[in-house]
Amino acid sequence: MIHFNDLPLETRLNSDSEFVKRLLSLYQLSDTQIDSLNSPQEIKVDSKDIEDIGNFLKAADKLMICGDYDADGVSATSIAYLLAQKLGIQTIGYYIPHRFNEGYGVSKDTVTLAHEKGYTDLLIVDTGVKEQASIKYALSLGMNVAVVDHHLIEEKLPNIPFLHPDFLDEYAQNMSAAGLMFLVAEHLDLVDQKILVYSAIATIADVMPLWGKNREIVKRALLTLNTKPLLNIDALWKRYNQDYTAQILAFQIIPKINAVGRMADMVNMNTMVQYLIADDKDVIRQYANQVLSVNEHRKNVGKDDFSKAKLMLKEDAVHVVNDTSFHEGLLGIVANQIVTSSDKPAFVFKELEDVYKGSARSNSISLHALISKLNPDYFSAFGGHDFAFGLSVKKDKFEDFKKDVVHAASSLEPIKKTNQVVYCDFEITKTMLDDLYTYEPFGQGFEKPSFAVDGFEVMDVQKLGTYGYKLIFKNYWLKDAVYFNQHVNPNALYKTKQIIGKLDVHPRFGLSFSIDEIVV
Ligand SMILES: [Mn+2]
Repeated sequence: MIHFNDLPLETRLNSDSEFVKRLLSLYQLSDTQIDSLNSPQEIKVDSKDIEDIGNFLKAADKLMICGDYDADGVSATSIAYLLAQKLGIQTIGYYIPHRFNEGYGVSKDTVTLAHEKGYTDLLIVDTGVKEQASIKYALSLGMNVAVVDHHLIEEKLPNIPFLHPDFLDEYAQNMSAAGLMFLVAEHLDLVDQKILVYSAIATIADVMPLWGKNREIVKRALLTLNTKPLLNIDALWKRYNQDYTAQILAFQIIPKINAVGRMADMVNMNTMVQYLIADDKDVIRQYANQVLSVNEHRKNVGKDDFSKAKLMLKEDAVHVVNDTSFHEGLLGIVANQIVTSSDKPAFVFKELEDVYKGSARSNSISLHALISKLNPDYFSAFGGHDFAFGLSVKKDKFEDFKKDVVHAASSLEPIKKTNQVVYCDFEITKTMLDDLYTYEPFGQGFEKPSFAVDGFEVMDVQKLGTYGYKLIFKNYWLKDAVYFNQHVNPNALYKTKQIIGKLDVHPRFGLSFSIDEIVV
Protein backbone atom coordinates (compact mmCIF):
# COMPACT_ATOMS: atom_id res chain seq x y z
CA MET A 1 0.00 0.00 0.00
CA ILE A 2 1.26 3.46 -0.90
CA HIS A 3 0.43 6.63 1.01
CA PHE A 4 -1.09 9.23 -1.33
CA ASN A 5 1.41 11.86 -0.14
CA ASP A 6 4.33 9.65 -1.16
CA LEU A 7 3.21 9.56 -4.79
CA PRO A 8 5.18 11.88 -7.10
CA LEU A 9 3.40 14.31 -9.43
CA GLU A 10 2.94 13.01 -12.98
CA THR A 11 4.00 16.29 -14.57
CA ARG A 12 3.62 15.08 -18.17
CA LEU A 13 -0.14 14.90 -17.67
CA ASN A 14 -2.20 17.93 -18.76
CA SER A 15 -4.44 18.04 -15.75
CA ASP A 16 -5.13 20.77 -13.21
CA SER A 17 -5.84 18.24 -10.51
CA GLU A 18 -3.09 17.34 -8.07
CA PHE A 19 -5.19 14.35 -7.04
CA VAL A 20 -5.18 12.98 -10.59
CA LYS A 21 -1.51 13.83 -11.23
CA ARG A 22 -0.37 11.95 -8.13
CA LEU A 23 -2.70 8.99 -8.66
CA LEU A 24 -1.75 8.41 -12.28
CA SER A 25 1.97 8.48 -11.43
CA LEU A 26 1.22 5.05 -9.96
CA TYR A 27 0.97 3.50 -13.41
CA GLN A 28 4.40 4.58 -14.68
CA LEU A 29 2.92 5.32 -18.09
CA SER A 30 4.99 5.53 -21.25
CA ASP A 31 5.19 8.78 -23.25
CA THR A 32 2.85 7.30 -25.86
CA GLN A 33 0.31 6.40 -23.18
CA ILE A 34 0.54 9.88 -21.66
CA ASP A 35 0.04 11.36 -25.14
CA SER A 36 -3.10 9.30 -25.68
CA LEU A 37 -4.46 10.54 -22.33
CA ASN A 38 -3.56 14.19 -23.00
CA SER A 39 -4.86 14.31 -26.54
CA PRO A 40 -6.84 11.26 -27.64
CA GLN A 41 -6.63 10.87 -31.41
CA GLU A 42 -8.36 8.92 -34.12
CA ILE A 43 -5.71 7.16 -36.17
CA LYS A 44 -6.69 5.10 -39.18
CA VAL A 45 -4.64 1.91 -39.45
CA ASP A 46 -3.43 1.02 -42.93
CA SER A 47 -2.04 -2.30 -44.06
CA LYS A 48 -2.07 -4.61 -47.05
CA ASP A 49 -3.85 -7.25 -44.91
CA ILE A 50 -6.75 -4.91 -44.07
CA GLU A 51 -6.99 -4.00 -47.73
CA ASP A 52 -7.03 -7.70 -48.71
CA ILE A 53 -10.02 -8.41 -46.45
CA GLY A 54 -11.78 -5.31 -47.82
CA ASN A 55 -11.20 -6.52 -51.38
CA PHE A 56 -12.31 -10.03 -50.47
CA LEU A 57 -15.63 -8.62 -49.20
CA LYS A 58 -16.06 -6.34 -52.20
CA ALA A 59 -15.56 -9.27 -54.57
CA ALA A 60 -17.72 -11.73 -52.59
CA ASP A 61 -20.77 -13.15 -54.30
CA LYS A 62 -22.53 -15.49 -51.88
CA LEU A 63 -20.87 -14.92 -48.51
CA MET A 64 -20.83 -17.28 -45.52
CA ILE A 65 -19.42 -15.85 -42.26
CA CYS A 66 -18.22 -18.38 -39.67
CA GLY A 67 -17.68 -17.08 -36.15
CA ASP A 68 -17.53 -18.09 -32.51
CA TYR A 69 -20.04 -18.28 -29.65
CA ASP A 70 -18.46 -15.71 -27.32
CA ALA A 71 -19.05 -11.95 -27.31
CA ASP A 72 -16.07 -11.28 -29.60
CA GLY A 73 -17.14 -14.02 -32.00
CA VAL A 74 -20.73 -12.80 -32.39
CA SER A 75 -19.60 -9.17 -32.56
CA ALA A 76 -17.07 -9.92 -35.33
CA THR A 77 -19.70 -11.96 -37.18
CA SER A 78 -22.26 -9.15 -36.85
CA ILE A 79 -19.80 -6.50 -38.08
CA ALA A 80 -18.88 -8.68 -41.08
CA TYR A 81 -22.58 -9.11 -41.83
CA LEU A 82 -23.29 -5.36 -41.59
CA LEU A 83 -20.34 -4.61 -43.89
CA ALA A 84 -21.46 -7.20 -46.44
CA GLN A 85 -24.93 -5.66 -46.36
CA LYS A 86 -23.54 -2.16 -46.93
CA LEU A 87 -21.46 -3.49 -49.83
CA GLY A 88 -24.63 -4.79 -51.44
CA ILE A 89 -23.81 -8.50 -51.26
CA GLN A 90 -27.09 -10.25 -52.10
CA THR A 91 -26.67 -13.55 -50.27
CA ILE A 92 -25.15 -13.36 -46.79
CA GLY A 93 -25.18 -16.23 -44.31
CA TYR A 94 -23.52 -16.71 -40.94
CA TYR A 95 -22.86 -19.61 -38.67
CA ILE A 96 -22.02 -19.77 -34.96
CA PRO A 97 -21.22 -23.34 -33.86
CA HIS A 98 -23.00 -25.02 -30.93
CA ARG A 99 -20.86 -24.66 -27.82
CA PHE A 100 -21.43 -28.24 -26.59
CA ASN A 101 -22.15 -30.32 -29.71
CA GLU A 102 -19.63 -28.76 -32.05
CA GLY A 103 -17.26 -26.68 -29.95
CA TYR A 104 -14.84 -24.00 -31.07
CA GLY A 105 -13.76 -23.64 -34.70
CA VAL A 106 -15.01 -24.34 -38.21
CA SER A 107 -15.79 -27.99 -38.93
CA LYS A 108 -15.57 -29.64 -42.34
CA ASP A 109 -19.30 -30.37 -42.00
CA THR A 110 -20.00 -26.65 -41.80
CA VAL A 111 -17.91 -26.04 -44.92
CA THR A 112 -19.71 -28.88 -46.77
CA LEU A 113 -23.10 -27.48 -45.81
CA ALA A 114 -22.18 -23.93 -46.88
CA HIS A 115 -20.85 -25.25 -50.19
CA GLU A 116 -23.97 -27.36 -50.80
CA LYS A 117 -26.12 -24.32 -50.16
CA GLY A 118 -24.26 -22.48 -52.90
CA TYR A 119 -22.04 -20.18 -50.86
CA THR A 120 -18.97 -19.18 -52.84
CA ASP A 121 -17.05 -17.12 -50.29
CA LEU A 122 -16.13 -18.06 -46.74
CA LEU A 123 -15.04 -15.46 -44.17
CA ILE A 124 -13.79 -16.96 -40.90
CA VAL A 125 -13.69 -14.59 -37.89
CA ASP A 126 -12.37 -14.98 -34.30
CA THR A 127 -11.17 -18.46 -35.23
CA GLY A 128 -9.22 -19.71 -38.23
CA VAL A 129 -5.54 -19.81 -37.29
CA LYS A 130 -6.06 -23.43 -36.17
CA GLU A 131 -8.41 -24.34 -39.01
CA GLN A 132 -5.93 -25.31 -41.76
CA ALA A 133 -7.81 -28.52 -42.54
CA SER A 134 -11.21 -26.85 -43.03
CA ILE A 135 -9.65 -23.97 -44.96
CA LYS A 136 -7.81 -26.30 -47.35
CA TYR A 137 -10.99 -28.31 -47.77
CA ALA A 138 -13.02 -25.19 -48.64
CA LEU A 139 -10.35 -24.12 -51.13
CA SER A 140 -10.42 -27.59 -52.71
CA LEU A 141 -14.18 -27.14 -53.24
CA GLY A 142 -13.40 -23.96 -55.17
CA MET A 143 -14.54 -21.56 -52.44
CA ASN A 144 -12.73 -18.28 -51.72
CA VAL A 145 -11.58 -18.14 -48.11
CA ALA A 146 -10.40 -15.30 -45.83
CA VAL A 147 -9.49 -15.29 -42.14
CA VAL A 148 -9.71 -12.51 -39.53
CA ASP A 149 -8.36 -13.87 -36.25
CA HIS A 150 -6.27 -12.86 -33.26
CA HIS A 151 -5.49 -16.21 -31.63
CA LEU A 152 -1.94 -17.44 -31.23
CA ILE A 153 -0.53 -18.47 -34.60
CA GLU A 154 0.91 -21.98 -34.52
CA GLU A 155 1.16 -22.93 -38.19
CA LYS A 156 1.27 -21.02 -41.43
CA LEU A 157 -2.06 -20.62 -43.21
CA PRO A 158 -2.44 -21.24 -46.94
CA ASN A 159 -1.94 -18.14 -49.06
CA ILE A 160 -5.31 -16.43 -48.48
CA PRO A 161 -6.43 -12.96 -47.30
CA PHE A 162 -5.48 -13.01 -43.63
CA LEU A 163 -5.78 -10.28 -41.02
CA HIS A 164 -4.03 -10.76 -37.66
CA PRO A 165 -2.81 -8.07 -35.20
CA ASP A 166 0.71 -9.59 -35.03
CA PHE A 167 1.32 -8.21 -38.53
CA LEU A 168 -0.05 -4.72 -37.85
CA ASP A 169 1.82 -1.73 -36.48
CA GLU A 170 2.29 -0.88 -32.80
CA TYR A 171 -0.95 1.11 -32.57
CA ALA A 172 -3.07 -1.92 -33.55
CA GLN A 173 -1.53 -4.56 -31.30
CA ASN A 174 -3.61 -6.90 -29.13
CA MET A 175 -6.87 -6.31 -30.94
CA SER A 176 -9.94 -8.51 -30.75
CA ALA A 177 -11.39 -10.14 -33.86
CA ALA A 178 -14.26 -7.63 -33.90
CA GLY A 179 -11.67 -4.84 -33.46
CA LEU A 180 -9.92 -6.13 -36.59
CA MET A 181 -13.26 -6.10 -38.43
CA PHE A 182 -13.57 -2.49 -37.31
CA LEU A 183 -10.27 -1.74 -39.08
CA VAL A 184 -11.77 -3.24 -42.24
CA ALA A 185 -14.91 -1.10 -41.81
CA GLU A 186 -12.76 2.00 -41.37
CA HIS A 187 -10.73 1.11 -44.46
CA LEU A 188 -13.97 0.78 -46.45
CA ASP A 189 -15.34 4.01 -44.93
CA LEU A 190 -18.39 2.12 -43.70
CA VAL A 191 -18.19 2.59 -39.92
CA ASP A 192 -21.54 3.13 -38.22
CA GLN A 193 -22.69 3.19 -34.59
CA LYS A 194 -23.34 -0.53 -34.35
CA ILE A 195 -19.97 -1.45 -35.86
CA LEU A 196 -18.16 0.89 -33.47
CA VAL A 197 -20.05 -0.26 -30.37
CA TYR A 198 -19.76 -3.99 -31.13
CA SER A 199 -16.02 -3.74 -31.66
CA ALA A 200 -15.72 -1.97 -28.28
CA ILE A 201 -17.82 -4.66 -26.58
CA ALA A 202 -15.57 -7.37 -28.04
CA THR A 203 -12.41 -5.49 -26.99
CA ILE A 204 -13.60 -5.45 -23.39
CA ALA A 205 -15.06 -8.97 -23.48
CA ASP A 206 -11.79 -10.45 -24.72
CA VAL A 207 -9.89 -8.42 -22.05
CA MET A 208 -7.69 -6.64 -24.57
CA PRO A 209 -5.43 -3.92 -23.08
CA LEU A 210 -7.10 -0.51 -23.39
CA TRP A 211 -4.28 1.29 -25.17
CA GLY A 212 -3.67 2.19 -28.81
CA LYS A 213 -6.50 1.49 -31.24
CA ASN A 214 -8.40 -0.46 -28.55
CA ARG A 215 -8.53 2.62 -26.36
CA GLU A 216 -9.66 4.76 -29.29
CA ILE A 217 -12.44 2.31 -30.21
CA VAL A 218 -13.75 1.99 -26.64
CA LYS A 219 -13.59 5.75 -26.02
CA ARG A 220 -15.43 6.54 -29.25
CA ALA A 221 -18.01 3.82 -28.59
CA LEU A 222 -18.76 5.10 -25.08
CA LEU A 223 -19.22 8.60 -26.45
CA THR A 224 -21.73 7.47 -29.07
CA LEU A 225 -23.59 5.22 -26.60
CA ASN A 226 -23.90 8.18 -24.21
CA THR A 227 -25.15 10.62 -26.83
CA LYS A 228 -27.26 8.58 -29.23
CA PRO A 229 -29.63 5.69 -28.48
CA LEU A 230 -28.68 2.20 -29.65
CA LEU A 231 -31.64 0.04 -28.71
CA ASN A 232 -29.83 -3.27 -29.30
CA ILE A 233 -27.60 -2.41 -26.31
CA ASP A 234 -29.81 0.03 -24.36
CA ALA A 235 -32.51 -2.64 -24.04
CA LEU A 236 -30.16 -4.87 -22.04
CA TRP A 237 -29.90 -2.77 -18.85
CA LYS A 238 -31.73 -0.18 -16.78
CA ARG A 239 -29.66 2.98 -17.07
CA TYR A 240 -31.18 5.32 -14.48
CA ASN A 241 -29.33 8.22 -16.20
CA GLN A 242 -26.01 6.51 -15.76
CA ASP A 243 -23.39 6.95 -18.42
CA TYR A 244 -21.95 3.96 -20.19
CA THR A 245 -18.42 3.14 -19.04
CA ALA A 246 -16.09 0.26 -19.84
CA GLN A 247 -17.18 -1.25 -16.51
CA ILE A 248 -20.86 -1.01 -17.41
CA LEU A 249 -20.19 -2.86 -20.66
CA ALA A 250 -18.12 -5.44 -18.76
CA PHE A 251 -20.65 -6.09 -16.00
CA GLN A 252 -24.06 -5.17 -17.44
CA ILE A 253 -23.92 -5.96 -21.15
CA ILE A 254 -21.25 -8.55 -21.97
CA PRO A 255 -22.39 -11.23 -19.45
CA LYS A 256 -25.85 -11.12 -21.02
CA ILE A 257 -24.50 -11.59 -24.54
CA ASN A 258 -22.32 -14.45 -23.30
CA ALA A 259 -25.20 -16.01 -21.35
CA VAL A 260 -26.89 -16.90 -24.66
CA GLY A 261 -23.78 -18.76 -25.83
CA ARG A 262 -23.39 -20.49 -22.47
CA MET A 263 -26.97 -21.74 -22.31
CA ALA A 264 -26.59 -23.54 -25.65
CA ASP A 265 -29.05 -26.18 -24.43
CA MET A 266 -31.92 -23.67 -24.48
CA VAL A 267 -31.05 -21.03 -27.07
CA ASN A 268 -29.13 -20.87 -30.35
CA MET A 269 -26.28 -18.31 -30.39
CA ASN A 270 -27.01 -17.58 -34.08
CA THR A 271 -30.05 -15.66 -32.85
CA MET A 272 -27.70 -13.28 -31.02
CA VAL A 273 -26.19 -12.23 -34.36
CA GLN A 274 -29.72 -11.77 -35.68
CA TYR A 275 -30.40 -9.52 -32.68
CA LEU A 276 -27.23 -7.44 -32.99
CA ILE A 277 -27.83 -6.68 -36.67
CA ALA A 278 -31.57 -6.02 -36.24
CA ASP A 279 -33.10 -2.55 -36.75
CA ASP A 280 -36.78 -3.22 -36.04
CA LYS A 281 -37.57 -1.83 -32.57
CA ASP A 282 -40.22 -4.44 -31.74
CA VAL A 283 -37.99 -7.31 -32.80
CA ILE A 284 -35.15 -5.87 -30.69
CA ARG A 285 -37.29 -5.32 -27.58
CA GLN A 286 -38.79 -8.77 -27.81
CA TYR A 287 -35.47 -10.52 -28.19
CA ALA A 288 -33.83 -8.36 -25.48
CA ASN A 289 -36.45 -9.64 -23.05
CA GLN A 290 -35.55 -13.19 -24.01
CA VAL A 291 -31.85 -12.44 -23.47
CA LEU A 292 -32.64 -11.04 -20.02
CA SER A 293 -34.63 -14.12 -19.07
CA VAL A 294 -31.92 -16.48 -20.37
CA ASN A 295 -29.47 -14.49 -18.25
CA GLU A 296 -31.67 -14.81 -15.15
CA HIS A 297 -31.90 -18.54 -15.79
CA ARG A 298 -28.12 -18.67 -16.23
CA LYS A 299 -27.69 -16.95 -12.85
CA ASN A 300 -30.03 -19.42 -11.12
CA VAL A 301 -28.38 -22.50 -12.60
CA GLY A 302 -24.98 -21.01 -11.74
CA LYS A 303 -26.09 -20.42 -8.15
CA ASP A 304 -27.24 -24.04 -7.82
CA ASP A 305 -24.01 -25.37 -9.29
CA PHE A 306 -21.96 -23.14 -6.99
CA SER A 307 -23.88 -24.34 -3.90
CA LYS A 308 -23.21 -27.95 -4.94
CA ALA A 309 -19.55 -27.19 -5.62
CA LYS A 310 -19.09 -25.50 -2.24
CA LEU A 311 -19.98 -28.74 -0.46
CA MET A 312 -17.17 -30.54 -2.31
CA LEU A 313 -14.34 -28.15 -1.37
CA LYS A 314 -11.44 -29.58 0.63
CA GLU A 315 -8.48 -27.96 2.36
CA ASP A 316 -6.12 -28.47 -0.61
CA ALA A 317 -3.99 -25.73 -2.22
CA VAL A 318 -6.16 -26.00 -5.33
CA HIS A 319 -9.84 -26.84 -5.49
CA VAL A 320 -10.78 -29.58 -7.94
CA VAL A 321 -14.48 -30.41 -8.10
CA ASN A 322 -16.40 -32.51 -10.54
CA ASP A 323 -20.03 -33.45 -10.97
CA THR A 324 -22.09 -34.90 -13.79
CA SER A 325 -24.91 -32.47 -13.05
CA PHE A 326 -22.91 -29.25 -13.53
CA HIS A 327 -24.04 -27.12 -16.47
CA GLU A 328 -21.47 -27.41 -19.24
CA GLY A 329 -21.64 -23.73 -20.15
CA LEU A 330 -21.14 -22.43 -16.60
CA LEU A 331 -18.02 -24.29 -15.43
CA GLY A 332 -15.89 -21.14 -15.72
CA ILE A 333 -18.38 -19.02 -13.82
CA VAL A 334 -18.56 -21.54 -10.96
CA ALA A 335 -14.75 -21.79 -10.88
CA ASN A 336 -14.59 -18.02 -10.65
CA GLN A 337 -17.05 -17.96 -7.74
CA ILE A 338 -14.97 -20.54 -5.87
CA VAL A 339 -11.84 -18.42 -6.42
CA THR A 340 -13.57 -15.27 -5.17
CA SER A 341 -14.91 -16.94 -2.04
CA SER A 342 -11.78 -18.97 -1.17
CA ASP A 343 -8.84 -17.09 -2.75
CA LYS A 344 -7.53 -20.41 -4.11
CA PRO A 345 -7.33 -21.58 -7.74
CA ALA A 346 -10.30 -23.71 -8.79
CA PHE A 347 -10.86 -26.42 -11.40
CA VAL A 348 -14.48 -27.29 -12.11
CA PHE A 349 -15.24 -30.36 -14.23
CA LYS A 350 -18.27 -31.96 -15.74
CA GLU A 351 -17.99 -35.64 -16.53
CA LEU A 352 -19.03 -36.19 -20.14
CA GLU A 353 -19.25 -39.46 -22.04
CA ASP A 354 -15.64 -39.50 -23.19
CA VAL A 355 -13.79 -36.86 -21.12
CA TYR A 356 -13.86 -34.66 -18.06
CA LYS A 357 -14.51 -31.22 -19.48
CA GLY A 358 -13.26 -28.46 -17.22
CA SER A 359 -12.66 -24.83 -16.65
CA ALA A 360 -10.09 -23.31 -14.30
CA ARG A 361 -9.72 -19.88 -12.73
CA SER A 362 -7.08 -18.35 -10.45
CA ASN A 363 -6.34 -15.01 -8.85
CA SER A 364 -2.92 -15.97 -7.49
CA ILE A 365 -0.73 -18.58 -9.21
CA SER A 366 -0.47 -18.85 -13.00
CA LEU A 367 -2.64 -21.64 -14.41
CA HIS A 368 -0.44 -21.64 -17.46
CA ALA A 369 2.60 -22.40 -15.31
CA LEU A 370 0.60 -24.95 -13.32
CA ILE A 371 -0.65 -26.87 -16.35
CA SER A 372 2.81 -26.94 -17.94
CA LYS A 373 4.11 -28.76 -14.85
CA LEU A 374 1.74 -31.66 -15.51
CA ASN A 375 2.03 -34.62 -17.85
CA PRO A 376 0.61 -33.43 -21.21
CA ASP A 377 -0.72 -36.94 -21.74
CA TYR A 378 -3.48 -36.18 -19.17
CA PHE A 379 -5.22 -33.84 -21.56
CA SER A 380 -7.11 -34.27 -24.78
CA ALA A 381 -7.38 -30.49 -25.13
CA PHE A 382 -6.31 -27.39 -23.23
CA GLY A 383 -5.78 -23.69 -23.77
CA GLY A 384 -5.85 -20.41 -21.91
CA HIS A 385 -3.71 -17.97 -19.98
CA ASP A 386 -2.53 -17.18 -16.45
CA PHE A 387 -5.89 -16.71 -14.79
CA ALA A 388 -8.36 -18.61 -17.00
CA PHE A 389 -8.00 -22.01 -18.62
CA GLY A 390 -10.18 -24.49 -20.44
CA LEU A 391 -9.21 -28.16 -20.45
CA SER A 392 -10.40 -31.68 -21.15
CA VAL A 393 -8.87 -34.46 -19.08
CA LYS A 394 -8.89 -38.06 -20.33
CA LYS A 395 -11.17 -40.34 -18.34
CA ASP A 396 -8.51 -42.82 -17.18
CA LYS A 397 -6.09 -40.03 -16.18
CA PHE A 398 -8.44 -37.98 -14.02
CA GLU A 399 -7.41 -39.41 -10.62
CA ASP A 400 -3.70 -38.93 -11.43
CA PHE A 401 -4.41 -35.43 -12.67
CA LYS A 402 -6.16 -34.51 -9.42
CA LYS A 403 -3.27 -35.72 -7.28
CA ASP A 404 -0.64 -34.02 -9.44
CA VAL A 405 -2.35 -30.67 -9.81
CA VAL A 406 -2.68 -30.22 -6.04
CA HIS A 407 0.95 -31.20 -5.57
CA ALA A 408 2.25 -28.97 -8.40
CA ALA A 409 0.31 -25.94 -7.17
CA SER A 410 1.98 -25.96 -3.76
CA SER A 411 5.38 -25.31 -5.39
CA LEU A 412 4.26 -22.25 -7.38
CA GLU A 413 4.58 -18.63 -6.28
CA PRO A 414 1.58 -16.34 -6.76
CA ILE A 415 1.89 -13.73 -9.51
CA LYS A 416 2.25 -10.25 -8.02
CA LYS A 417 -0.91 -8.21 -8.43
CA THR A 418 -0.13 -5.03 -10.32
CA ASN A 419 -3.03 -3.01 -8.99
CA GLN A 420 -1.56 -1.03 -6.11
CA VAL A 421 -3.64 0.38 -3.30
CA VAL A 422 -3.41 4.10 -2.48
CA TYR A 423 -4.02 5.07 1.13
CA CYS A 424 -5.90 8.38 1.47
CA ASP A 425 -6.32 10.07 4.85
CA PHE A 426 -8.47 12.89 3.46
CA GLU A 427 -11.92 13.34 2.01
CA ILE A 428 -12.11 12.26 -1.63
CA THR A 429 -14.58 14.59 -3.32
CA LYS A 430 -16.87 14.20 -6.30
CA THR A 431 -14.80 16.82 -8.16
CA MET A 432 -11.60 14.82 -7.67
CA LEU A 433 -13.27 11.70 -9.03
CA ASP A 434 -14.88 13.57 -11.94
CA ASP A 435 -11.39 14.83 -12.87
CA LEU A 436 -10.00 11.30 -12.61
CA TYR A 437 -12.74 9.74 -14.70
CA THR A 438 -12.24 12.17 -17.59
CA TYR A 439 -9.49 9.63 -18.35
CA GLU A 440 -11.98 6.82 -19.06
CA PRO A 441 -11.92 4.16 -20.28
CA PHE A 442 -10.39 2.29 -17.37
CA GLY A 443 -10.03 -1.45 -17.66
CA GLN A 444 -7.45 -3.99 -18.76
CA GLY A 445 -3.96 -2.45 -18.74
CA PHE A 446 -5.25 0.75 -17.08
CA GLU A 447 -7.21 -0.37 -14.05
CA LYS A 448 -9.14 1.99 -11.83
CA PRO A 449 -7.07 2.84 -8.75
CA SER A 450 -7.86 1.07 -5.51
CA PHE A 451 -8.30 3.31 -2.47
CA ALA A 452 -7.78 2.50 1.19
CA VAL A 453 -9.68 4.77 3.58
CA ASP A 454 -10.30 4.73 7.34
CA GLY A 455 -11.24 6.90 10.31
CA PHE A 456 -14.94 5.97 10.23
CA GLU A 457 -17.32 4.28 12.58
CA VAL A 458 -19.70 1.61 11.22
CA MET A 459 -23.16 2.56 12.43
CA ASP A 460 -25.18 -0.12 10.68
CA VAL A 461 -24.74 -3.19 8.46
CA GLN A 462 -27.52 -3.96 5.99
CA LYS A 463 -27.93 -7.14 3.99
CA LEU A 464 -28.13 -6.66 0.22
CA GLY A 465 -30.29 -9.59 -0.86
CA THR A 466 -28.03 -12.52 -1.63
CA TYR A 467 -25.25 -10.29 -2.89
CA GLY A 468 -23.52 -9.04 0.22
CA TYR A 469 -23.66 -6.17 2.70
CA LYS A 470 -23.84 -2.43 2.94
CA LEU A 471 -21.86 -0.66 5.67
CA ILE A 472 -23.37 2.62 6.90
CA PHE A 473 -20.94 5.12 8.40
CA LYS A 474 -21.47 7.69 11.14
CA ASN A 475 -20.54 11.31 10.25
CA TYR A 476 -18.05 10.36 7.57
CA TRP A 477 -17.46 11.85 4.10
CA LEU A 478 -18.68 8.52 2.72
CA LYS A 479 -22.28 7.75 3.58
CA ASP A 480 -21.86 4.04 3.02
CA ALA A 481 -19.92 1.33 1.18
CA VAL A 482 -21.05 -1.92 -0.40
CA TYR A 483 -19.33 -5.25 0.02
CA PHE A 484 -20.34 -7.84 -2.56
CA ASN A 485 -19.31 -10.80 -0.45
CA GLN A 486 -21.91 -13.01 1.14
CA HIS A 487 -19.39 -15.19 2.95
CA VAL A 488 -18.63 -12.83 5.83
CA ASN A 489 -20.00 -12.57 9.31
CA PRO A 490 -22.11 -9.39 9.35
CA ASN A 491 -21.44 -8.84 13.04
CA ALA A 492 -17.71 -8.74 12.39
CA LEU A 493 -18.28 -5.98 9.83
CA TYR A 494 -19.12 -3.53 12.64
CA LYS A 495 -15.47 -3.73 13.69
CA THR A 496 -14.20 -2.66 10.25
CA LYS A 497 -11.21 -0.31 10.63
CA GLN A 498 -10.30 0.24 6.99
CA ILE A 499 -11.87 -0.48 3.62
CA ILE A 500 -10.06 -1.06 0.32
CA GLY A 501 -11.87 -0.77 -2.97
CA LYS A 502 -13.01 1.33 -5.92
CA LEU A 503 -14.76 4.68 -5.88
CA ASP A 504 -17.37 5.76 -8.38
CA VAL A 505 -19.72 8.66 -8.88
CA HIS A 506 -23.33 7.75 -9.54
CA PRO A 507 -25.57 10.51 -10.97
CA ARG A 508 -28.39 9.67 -8.60
CA PHE A 509 -26.71 8.23 -5.54
CA GLY A 510 -23.49 10.28 -5.45
CA LEU A 511 -20.25 8.66 -4.29
CA SER A 512 -20.27 4.90 -4.19
CA PHE A 513 -17.54 2.78 -2.65
CA SER A 514 -17.31 -0.84 -3.68
CA ILE A 515 -15.24 -2.81 -1.17
CA ASP A 516 -12.73 -5.42 -2.31
CA GLU A 517 -11.18 -6.01 1.08
CA ILE A 518 -11.79 -5.02 4.67
CA VAL A 519 -9.39 -4.64 7.54
CA VAL A 520 -10.76 -5.29 11.03
MN1 LIG B 1 -11.79 -13.39 -29.69
